[in-house]
Amino acid sequence: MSEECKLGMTRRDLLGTGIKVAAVGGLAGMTGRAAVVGGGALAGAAALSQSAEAAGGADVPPGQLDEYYGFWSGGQSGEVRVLGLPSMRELTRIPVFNRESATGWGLTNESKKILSEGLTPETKAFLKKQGMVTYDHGDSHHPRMSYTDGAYDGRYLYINDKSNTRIARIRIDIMKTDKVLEIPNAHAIHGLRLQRYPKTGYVFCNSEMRIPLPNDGRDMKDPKKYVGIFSAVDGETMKMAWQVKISGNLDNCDADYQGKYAISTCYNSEEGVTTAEMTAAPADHVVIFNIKAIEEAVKAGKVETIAGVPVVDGRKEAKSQFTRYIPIASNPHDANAAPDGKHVIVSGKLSPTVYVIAWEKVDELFAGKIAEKEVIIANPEIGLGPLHTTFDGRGNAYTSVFLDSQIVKWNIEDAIKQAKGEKVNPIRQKLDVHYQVGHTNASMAETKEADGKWLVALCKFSKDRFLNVGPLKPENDQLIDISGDEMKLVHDGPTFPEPHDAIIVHKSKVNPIEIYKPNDPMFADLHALAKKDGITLGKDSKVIRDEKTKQVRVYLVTHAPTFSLTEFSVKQGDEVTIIVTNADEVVDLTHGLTVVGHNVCFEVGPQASASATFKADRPGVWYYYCQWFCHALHMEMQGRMFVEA
Ligand code: RUQ
Ligand code: CUA
Ligand code: CA
Repeated sequence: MSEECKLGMTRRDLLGTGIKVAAVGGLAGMTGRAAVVGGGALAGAAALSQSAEAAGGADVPPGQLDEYYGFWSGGQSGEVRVLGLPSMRELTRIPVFNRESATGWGLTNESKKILSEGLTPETKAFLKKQGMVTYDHGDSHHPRMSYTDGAYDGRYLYINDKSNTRIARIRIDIMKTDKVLEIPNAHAIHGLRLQRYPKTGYVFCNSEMRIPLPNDGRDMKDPKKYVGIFSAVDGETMKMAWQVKISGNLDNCDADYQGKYAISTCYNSEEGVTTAEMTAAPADHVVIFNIKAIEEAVKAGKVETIAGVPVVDGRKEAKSQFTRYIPIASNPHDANAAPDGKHVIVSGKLSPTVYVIAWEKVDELFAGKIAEKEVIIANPEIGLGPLHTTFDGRGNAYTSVFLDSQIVKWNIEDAIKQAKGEKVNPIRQKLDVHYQVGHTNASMAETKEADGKWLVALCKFSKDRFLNVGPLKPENDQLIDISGDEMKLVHDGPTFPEPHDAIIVHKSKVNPIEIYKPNDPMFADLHALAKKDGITLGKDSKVIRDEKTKQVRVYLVTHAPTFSLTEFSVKQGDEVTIIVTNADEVVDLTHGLTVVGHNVCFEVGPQASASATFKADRPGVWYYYCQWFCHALHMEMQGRMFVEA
């Protein structure tokens, strides 16, 4: 038993019988490793510790840290969630495409700027007519961490927004979104994966829908004239690098470990607009993009420029060196590059099989030495509705099978042997999950450091697994121990809609800071504003009013438990900007500013600055207060704004 456990137990024992239940609960939280219950002193504790043991070490005792970070897409909630694994404890949420009440994401001037500056001029104009500066929602699917040489480098996390055709970048050092970019010429960004080598590099994103180009009212009733688009964004500058016109549509994508190719699946080679049309053909395809050929064309200026983006023509009929189309049975879903650097697996969805494609065959294909279908070196039968595949770094693949509600473990080399006619069965195990699994991902599986310890199965339905919460049920994110020969289900994790996808990253790769740097680029605009007003941000408090423009700037500094100004006055009709700097240099000492009745509420972390602007149009006394519990006198951390009629 660990020292903390012993101490905890003793203290609780001293507290008497009423607390015994809590003590048992605490013991149950200890793993098989830690929970050797001395002398059977507590009835029931042994049974509980056994169940913890059965959980295969998934329980992380109170006070202990997890070994992995999980970055979860928040799906329709538009956010990213950060979990600790294997405990599956939710650690934080990162607002991205959504509005967020606690942090003021979408309410502060700084976040509004991030959410709006990357939109196209057309979108900005459209939103302005709605009285908006940006969209209020997003549909995020695929969170991916930046790479250097096929390994996570802990710089950034990228994620798509299908609903408004955007991608976003999160800085891992502060776990905040710092860039949002709308992808021009595209419609509904779905698949998103990153260049792995030499580094990220490109963010590859798929336009799932096909549209007329430009989409300005022309050709609306003529879907044959619509265009599909594949995009590469420069992940460093978050500006468009180039685009490729393609035949069909694009679903998911991935990239190799050598920086040569990206690959996207297509379920609508029919170029239809109804379900019947999109499932009519017996086969669809995957497109493989030749990055070097595209870069050369862009460099040589052999491109069309559409909405400011260099675009090359990779459609089938163009017969270019930019793309190759590999036939795949009807409506495939994901393409997942194996950590061996040699293979990429395409999941069949409507076909009960997966396709093993060899990257070295792709070299031969572009060199004109082999035919398209020869890049497929195996096609094992997996189960009904294969969607996504992940890996353990030991040669095994794990495919989520939606209709059968299973994770199917199979061996890549055995599948290849079987395809060559050898009598081997590549299937290792089929494990039931609950229910209708979508994405699955294993620890570090999308890197050359795949370590085969944990796997998550993101189930779309939870049915009977949890207490009934009404018609809108949670999803069920299940944790599976894959470290041994057999997969073991160890945890059910209910989640709010709808984590489409997740990655599991070893904690050694993720190193956020504890306290903001006061000169962080996030606060650059505020430093500049303060300088113009002749003061130093974070040192001086001041109220500045311009009689002509009726603009007021209020600079507040916080020191727990006070605001530097406990009152200020403005005139009815003024446009007021309140700028708050948190001068406390203490870990976890976050303050906030809420102005009652004015739609102003935001978080200010230690050494951070943030601002919000509003029209003061309600004469009277309006309190502002710190909404973040920061001190024993946190309730008293308040002040008054006088709005003079
Ligand atoms: S897709 S359930 Cu949005 Cu990632 Cu496959
Ligand atoms: Cu500052 Cu509560
Ligand atoms: Ca199809």
